[in-house]
Amino acid sequence: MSQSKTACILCSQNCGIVIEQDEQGNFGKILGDKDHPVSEGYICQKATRLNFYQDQARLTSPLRKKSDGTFEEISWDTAIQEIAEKLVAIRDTHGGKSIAYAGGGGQGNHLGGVYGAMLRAACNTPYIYAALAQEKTGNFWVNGHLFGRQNTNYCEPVGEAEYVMIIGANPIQSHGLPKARPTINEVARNPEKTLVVVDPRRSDTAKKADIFLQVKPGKDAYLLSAILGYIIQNNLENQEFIAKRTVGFEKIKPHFEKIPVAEYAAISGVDEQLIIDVAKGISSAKTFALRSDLGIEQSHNSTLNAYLARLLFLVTGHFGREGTNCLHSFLFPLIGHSKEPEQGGVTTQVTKMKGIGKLFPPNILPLEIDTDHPQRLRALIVDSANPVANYADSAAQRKAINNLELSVVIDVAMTETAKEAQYVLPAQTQFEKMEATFFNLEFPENFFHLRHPISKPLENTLDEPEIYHRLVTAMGEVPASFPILSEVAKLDRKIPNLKLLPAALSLTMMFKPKWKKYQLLILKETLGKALPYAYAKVAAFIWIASHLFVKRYEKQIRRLGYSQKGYALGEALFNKIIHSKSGTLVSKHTYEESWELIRHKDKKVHLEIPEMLEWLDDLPAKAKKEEAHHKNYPFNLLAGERRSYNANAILRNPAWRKKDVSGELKINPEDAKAYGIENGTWVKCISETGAVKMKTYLTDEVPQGMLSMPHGYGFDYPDHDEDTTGAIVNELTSLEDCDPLAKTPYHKNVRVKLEKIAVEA
Ligand SMILES: Nc1nc2c(c(=O)[nH]1)N[C@H]1C(S)=C(S)[C@@H](COP(=O)(O)OP(=O)(O)OC[C@H]3O[C@@H](n4cnc5c(=O)[nH]c(N)nc54)[C@H](O)[C@@H]3O)O[C@H]1N2
Ligand SMILES: Nc1nc2c(c(=O)[nH]1)N[C@H]1C(S)=C(S)[C@@H](COP(=O)(O)OP(=O)(O)OC[C@H]3O[C@@H](n4cnc5c(=O)[nH]c(N)nc54)[C@H](O)[C@@H]3O)O[C@H]1N2
Ligand code: SF4
Ligand SMILES: [Mo]
Repeated sequence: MSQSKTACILCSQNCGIVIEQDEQGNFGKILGDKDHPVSEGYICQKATRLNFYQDQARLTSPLRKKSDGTFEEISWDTAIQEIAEKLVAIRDTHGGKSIAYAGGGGQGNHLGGVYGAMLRAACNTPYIYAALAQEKTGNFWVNGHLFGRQNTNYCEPVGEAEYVMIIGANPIQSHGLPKARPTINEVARNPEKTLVVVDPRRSDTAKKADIFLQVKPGKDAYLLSAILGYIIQNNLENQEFIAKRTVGFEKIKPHFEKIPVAEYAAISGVDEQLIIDVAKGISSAKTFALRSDLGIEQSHNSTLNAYLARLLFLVTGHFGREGTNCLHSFLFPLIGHSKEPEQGGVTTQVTKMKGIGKLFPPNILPLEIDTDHPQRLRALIVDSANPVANYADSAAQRKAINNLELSVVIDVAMTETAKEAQYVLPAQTQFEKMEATFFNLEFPENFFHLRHPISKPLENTLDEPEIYHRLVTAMGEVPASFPILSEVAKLDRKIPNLKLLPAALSLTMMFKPKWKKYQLLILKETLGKALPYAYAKVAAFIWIASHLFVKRYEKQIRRLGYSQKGYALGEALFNKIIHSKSGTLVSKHTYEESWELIRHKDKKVHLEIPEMLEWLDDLPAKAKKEEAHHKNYPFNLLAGERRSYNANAILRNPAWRKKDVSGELKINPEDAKAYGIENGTWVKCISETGAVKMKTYLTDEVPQGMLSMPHGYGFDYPDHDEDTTGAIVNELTSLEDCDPLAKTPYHKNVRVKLEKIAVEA
């Protein structure tokens, strides 16, 4: 038995783990890695069964679809050559904007996405469709206005604050913060601390709350503006903080002065007195931290919710101090910043949607493909994503993929999306190659974990960076190797202080400006080959990232104990990252320094966002419209609950689940009675888009009128049928039911009706 260090790949926490392996490499016991700088030995039940990821039914060869719809195995050379030729033909005939890319990384693997950007450069396309654009883009857009750039992000130090609000998130199941369970339990038990949970459902986190605000589904904007209205109408805002740290308060104030608190409390379904208690609680607390997630993002008024939630800590002065939300550093940015279209920002060709954080939303993807518009999307490369299962409206996604001139899926398994594609390319699993995520969202100390491979790659599979390198080479954009630069890189590793590599690189780019956009790929093939581990090629870009990081955060890196300065510090940081199998800290800020992370020149928070204030003023009119909606669909379905045994679409084998094998539909016992439904009754759940079959589970955890089903179920798997795989959640969701600004879907507010399925005697 040997022990290997890596990380769990099932959620954004990426807890450090230690896996026992026998001589053949089979996974044995999986434990938390005490040396991981953030998770410190913590894991949840999902990680202990990661052998079901490593040992799943895999793709074993590149595949090409035949005219009869079945796949045939082809060689890598054929696959790369044919895909490259088709991409070039489509690009040169219709322009790069007729090509799009979807995914680029899941919960554990973001290194492939770095090189996916090189393929996009070769295709000359700005379009990345990604899951983040069906949850977080409203947040990014609001952050852009408040803090100056869409790629500013704040940490959520739930364990450090005296007063905590968790809204639209269920960390006991979904995590989303380090060591979520002990952290929440501590806040709940500590008599000095107050835990407020806002959820329509008595979730596992809500059960622990000191104050549970059981909001009506989709009515958070009323609740949040009622709290803010009360604060501002009673002068409970923090005037000193507002004067010192923000601009624009006078512009937003009148909009909140006129909020009818009692009326909005009634619409939200929450008792007015509780709203007043919470308003006073937040204002008078020494420290307050907020944690929010899908419950307010994939829900009515999504982008407005993001704005109001942030105002809650901003007008009360709980920001940029210990125990409050604070901006943090990024070794490598998870997203970018998109300009507004009026300032020259890119939009899509058919629906004219703008990018946010350089991402485009899954909800418009089929609309950009499935049309006779001359500038429609004609080619799609999907990597580490399963749009048919995970993007809104499975049927529309399926149909759109079939209408493409070229569709390629890069995955470890034959997914619902891969089945529809023309080419399917087999990737190595995340334990077979070097990997990392850019979910490094901590403050004051931030970290990075470059994971080393622990399993031998399955024969005939490749890592994504290699796939992209081969494609870009076959498209004629760069040569397959760079002999002179490679020699320089080798020498540079021996005597880094001479800075030979930076000099050689800039000289090369001077003579070959066309290669500039492929710099990271070139580094992989040169510096990458000179690194101490053969598999570390893919990590070569971290060398540049480390040096850039030093330019911005020299003081904060040296605070960790490094003695080097300048260039030598960049080298030291890079070496530390490469060799730290449990991950390592990369920066340590003081709280005051978090204010330097604001990207507005005046280093202040800009509170006024005219589009949001207009939306806020419009809420009363919207409330009436929402009431009238869908009389025929009496239930609000939470379409995609995080539970003990789901993990997006990463784990396909149902045998992974220790319980809730079929992904039951939760229903309130009173509603069940009215329908003659018992525990385990099979029902058909029907929306305007589609219908699925599920088994029911009676629980008063959901209020009357609300149903809840998990996502991450319903995948085809050898030797399993519907009874044990459950239903695909997005058969029920729709493209149109989404936020007007960010196009984030209302997955938590899907209108449905139920029918009992007659069982034959
Ligand atoms: N209705 C509804 N839909 C939802 C949600 C919901 O709550 N409700 N939640 C949404 C959210 S928040 C998210 S983040 C998305 C996620 O949706 P997606 O972006 O589709 O991501 P994942 O399900 O994480 O992963 C997808 C694929 O990565 C593959 N994979 C795993 N490891 C590797 C690897 O090393 N290389 C490659 N190439 N592939 C690999 C897996 O086999 C899987 O097919 O789904 C969302 N969809
Ligand atoms: N077990 C497990 N954990 C996961 C994942 C997984 O697949 N499985 N996926 C990971 C990913 S990609 C993500 S993005 C996170 C998401 O993590 P969360 O957002 O925490 O998870 P959800 O269960 O989708 O929704 C959170 C809560 O929102 C509530 N909610 C529903 N409607 C509303 C509403 O209208 N208002 C409010 N205030 N609340 C509402 C639900 O009842 C639920 O308790 O989880 C991550 N962690
Ligand atoms: S699922 Fe998330 S919280 Fe659980 S062990 Fe994995 S990374 Fe950690
Ligand atoms: Mo997510």
